This record gives sequence, C-alpha cells and structure tokens, in this order.
Amino acid sequence: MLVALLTVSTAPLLASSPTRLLLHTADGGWGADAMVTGSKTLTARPLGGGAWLGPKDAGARRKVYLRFDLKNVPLERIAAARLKLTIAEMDLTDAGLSEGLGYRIFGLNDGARPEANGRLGEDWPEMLITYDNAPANVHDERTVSLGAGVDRGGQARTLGESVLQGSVFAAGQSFTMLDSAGDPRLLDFLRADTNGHVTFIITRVQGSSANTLTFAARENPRGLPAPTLEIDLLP
Ligand SMILES: [Ca+2]
Ligand SMILES: [Ca+2]
Repeated sequence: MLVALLTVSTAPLLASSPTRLLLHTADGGWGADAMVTGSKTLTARPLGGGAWLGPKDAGARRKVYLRFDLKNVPLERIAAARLKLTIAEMDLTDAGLSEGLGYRIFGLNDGARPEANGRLGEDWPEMLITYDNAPANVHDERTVSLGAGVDRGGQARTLGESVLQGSVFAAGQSFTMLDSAGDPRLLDFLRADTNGHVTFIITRVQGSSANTLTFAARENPRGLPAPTLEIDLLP
C-alpha cells in the first residue's frame, strides 16, 4: 500500500523534470576546441592543442572554434540550451572591468563542406585548423562569413551576443556565453543539425588590446571544465 502511494505522489514530479545533458568539447567523437589567430606570422599555425582559448579583437584577430558531438541527443526533445565557458585567466583594465567585454557567437552551417586544399568544413580536424583554413572565416576579427552557404568551408549564422562583466567574474569561474531563454536562434540551430555535430565560432567585439581574458580549452592542465553545451530535454 505504501509503495502504491509513493508511486502515485512522485510520478507527476518525475514526469515534469527535464533531463539535463552536459556535452563537452573534451567528449570523444566530434568534441573539439581550437583557437585561430590572424597575427601575421601565425595564420597558418594550428593552435588546437593549446591550453586556453582567447577570442580577441583590437587587431589581434583571434577567434575560437568549438565543436560538440550531438549524436546521442534527441534533437526533437531539446527544450533549452546554454553554452558555458570557464575563465582561465583574466587581466582587465579599469575600462574593461567597468564596461565589460563583448563577444559574438556564430553557428557554422550544418553540412558545411571543405574544399580541396582550401577551407576546412564542419569536420575540421582540431590539430589542423588555422586562421587560413578555418571554415567561414574572413579577415575581419569581429565577424565571419555570414549566409546560408555550405560549400568551400561554408558560412555561418549569428546566434547571439554576450557581454562579460569583468567586475563580477574571476579566473576559474564559469559563465553562460549563450542562452536559449527568450531567443530561438540557439535552439533552431541545434534542432537543424543533420550529422551529429555542431560548431560554434566566437569572436570578441569590444575591448582594447590591453584587456586579456582567456577561457579554458579541453587541454587546460588545471582541471578547469572544458567548454560545455548544457541541454535540457523534454521528458
Ligand atoms: Ca583543443
Ligand atoms: Ca552539423
């Protein structure tokens, strides 16, 4: 009798609780993270094995590519999603602290194809991607090639912007770079996936060169969380 009562009282609670999945760039399969840089002598150098990821404008032209494996995610059940990064190091000026640093997040088009001896596609190898061959990259540090294209490396769509308020964060802290709450773009992007993986591109759009802020890559040696895609599933 007691068992029956418990079953009746807990079933509705369980039914309404979403399941949360945590996907990391450190996961096997398609998981990967890499920085590329437009600094003159480094445009052809792969940096995918680095410990940190530091998007930067103000002439530095550093962009970050993150890929997550969606193979085991039931896309039709995604109710909410958040892209989370953990700060590895920060060294901000007074202006950077008070105004914060702005970032733009893009989603590489599903099915973006590589070109022979040219741009990589959605399956970019983590240890080979560079500023010169990165999919949808353009020589503009704050943006990427925008559009619906999937050939010759493909193009990307804007998923959102985020301002990180340096005054309320510290090294080692995680924060949400992108949140589906109130904005359908992230969910639309995830649900449109057809091949089990998605790539995000992050650029910095605000902040002088004196402001340094980096995020932990999956290779970071201090045990900080790798870039994470948090997904809530409908029951
Ligand atoms: Ca990496
Ligand atoms: Ca895809």
